[in-house]
Amino acid sequence: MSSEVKDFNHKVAPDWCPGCGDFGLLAGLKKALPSVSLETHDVMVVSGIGCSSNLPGFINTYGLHTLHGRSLPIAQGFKLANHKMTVVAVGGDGDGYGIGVGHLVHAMRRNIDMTYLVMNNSIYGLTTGQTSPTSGFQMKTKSTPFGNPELPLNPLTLALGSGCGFVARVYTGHVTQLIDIVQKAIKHPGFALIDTFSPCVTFNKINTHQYYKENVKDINKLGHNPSDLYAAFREATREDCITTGIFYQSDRPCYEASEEETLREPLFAHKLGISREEETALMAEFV
Ligand SMILES: Cc1ncc(C[n+]2csc(CCOP(=O)(O)OP(=O)(O)O)c2C)c(N)n1
Ligand code: SF4
Ligand SMILES: [Mg+2]
Repeated sequence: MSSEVKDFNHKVAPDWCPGCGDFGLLAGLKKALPSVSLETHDVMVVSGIGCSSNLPGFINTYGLHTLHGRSLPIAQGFKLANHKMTVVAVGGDGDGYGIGVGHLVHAMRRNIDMTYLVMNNSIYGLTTGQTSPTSGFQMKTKSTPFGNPELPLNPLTLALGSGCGFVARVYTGHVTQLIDIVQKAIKHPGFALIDTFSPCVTFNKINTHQYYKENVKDINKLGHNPSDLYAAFREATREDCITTGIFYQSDRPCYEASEEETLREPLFAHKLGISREEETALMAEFV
C-alpha cells in the first residue's frame, strides 16, 4: 500500500513562530516523499540542533534529533548501515554552515547517497538572534550590535568547490519549485545539498519573505544548464538578483558504488560469523 501526504503528518504540530519559513519546507518535504513512491517507513530524517532541527519531530517518518552540527556524521553512518533507507538530513545555517561545516565539506566530497536540506535564515533562531555564517556583512544582530564584520559564507560555491554532485537553492515560500527540487535530489544517486531561504520572521528583519519574493529568480527558467560547473559558479555569485534552482548536477558515482560487494546487503544484515556469546562479550566491551 503506498503512502499519501497525510500519512506523513505527525500528531505533534510544529512549535515554530507563525510565519516561520520552516513551515514551507516541512509542507514541501511531506509532499515530495510520497510523490517519489516513498512510504513513511522508508525514510529517516536526521537533524542537529536549532529551530529548524526540530523538524524530525513534526513528520511521521523515522527520525533522529542529534547534536548541534552533527547531523551529517550520524546520517552518513545510518545510511551506510542500512543503505536501503532514504536518508534526509535537515537543519539550520548555524548547524550546517557553522559548527557542522567541516562535516559538510567531507560529506560532499565523499558523496554518500543522501539529501541535505538547510533551512537558511541567516541567523541563529533558537538562541534568539545571533549572527550566523550566512548573516550579511554589517548586519546588526544581538551578537554584532555594531554590524557584522565578517563576510557571509556562500554555501553554493562551497558545495561546487567541494565536489558536491547536486547543488540547489530554493525559497521555502515557492513550494512547487521546492517539491520539484526535493524530488530530483532524492532521486539523485549521491549527496545532494539544497540550501533553502527559510525566513526567521522573529529575529531577522532583513532576509524576509517580502525580500525573497521580490528578488529571487529561477535560473532553470532562465536557461541555465546544470551540467555546466563554471556556469553554476557564475549563477551562484550573481549580484544583480538572488538565484534559485538547480545549479549543478553531475553523474559522478556515489560512495556506495565503490563498495558494491560489501553493500549488496545492508551492513546491519551481515552475519558477524561469531557465536552469540562472543557477540555479547564484544558488545559489552564497547557499550
Ligand atoms: C555544541 C553546542 N554549541 C552551541 C549550542 C547552542 N545552539 C543551539 S542552536 C544554535 C544555533 C541555531 O541556529 P541554526 O542552526 O541556524 O538554526 P535555527 O534556529 O536558525 O533554525 C546554537 C548556537 C549547542 N546547542 N550546542
Ligand atoms: S525564532 Fe525564527 S527560526 Fe525559530 S521558529 Fe521562530 S521564526 Fe522560525
Ligand atoms: Mg538559522
